[in-house]
Amino acid sequence: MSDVPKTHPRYLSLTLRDTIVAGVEQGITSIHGLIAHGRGEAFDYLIGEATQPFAIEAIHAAAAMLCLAEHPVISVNGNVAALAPEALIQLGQVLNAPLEVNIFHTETGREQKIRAYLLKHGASDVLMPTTEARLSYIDSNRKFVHPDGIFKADVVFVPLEDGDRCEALRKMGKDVVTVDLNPMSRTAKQASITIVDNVVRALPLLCEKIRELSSDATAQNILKKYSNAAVLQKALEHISRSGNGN
Ligand code: PTJ
Repeated sequence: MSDVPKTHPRYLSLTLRDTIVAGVEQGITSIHGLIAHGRGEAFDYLIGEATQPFAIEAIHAAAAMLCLAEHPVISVNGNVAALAPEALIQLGQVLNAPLEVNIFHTETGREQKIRAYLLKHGASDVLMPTTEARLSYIDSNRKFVHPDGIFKADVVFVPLEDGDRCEALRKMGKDVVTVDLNPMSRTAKQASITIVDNVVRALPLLCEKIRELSSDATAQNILKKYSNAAVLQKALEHISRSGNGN
């Protein structure tokens, strides 16, 4: 870990850098994950490094959609595994949903290392990609899924995604909930619900909201009123004002 003093105004952001670097060193995060993280950091800076109202609105809707799902699944890549293993496990527990490793950049042994890392942090089981079940409309390594996990899911939670799989999942009739700091990304636009926030801040709030949801009727009501396009527009408007001192 670097020696960033706790008094540094951007301490948390700099600590997250250490976490993602440690992820690469442990063989969990792809080296490309550092670039993705940097892209996220830039957008986080623009949104004010805080959870904004448009993210809260999406978190409410995401909680509703995940609670109403018959077979929700949490997809885990190398970045989110390194940044928020405990929160991912907690989300799996509150939803009673499996975690499934699914990575874009193929590297020998990385999927196994992510699984072992999640188990070490307390996950009871972690599904792995297989060659038995494949997603349609996609050619990358992300097509390999578990037959009882992403393949069967009606709602997939896919934080920090690259756009291709989100599109494929949607084409297959599945709903996608994502967390992406870039409201202009293909994933952000194609997902059913996009939480424009840092995954590290959004995940605990999502778990809290799921615990608070009182009934299916409340969840259905929240979803009925939700527009992802409107939320993305609010995020863009916020960013365009950010020159005024976020
Ligand atoms: O482990 P792998 O091989 O599956 O690779 C994972 C990455 C993230 C490297 C891969 O999916 C990738 O290349 O993603 P992209 O296309 O760079 O997209 C990542 C998106 O996540 C970008 O829009 C970033 O702005 C956003 N992002 C980065 N860090 C965070 C984030 N969003 C929320 N929280 C973050 N901490």
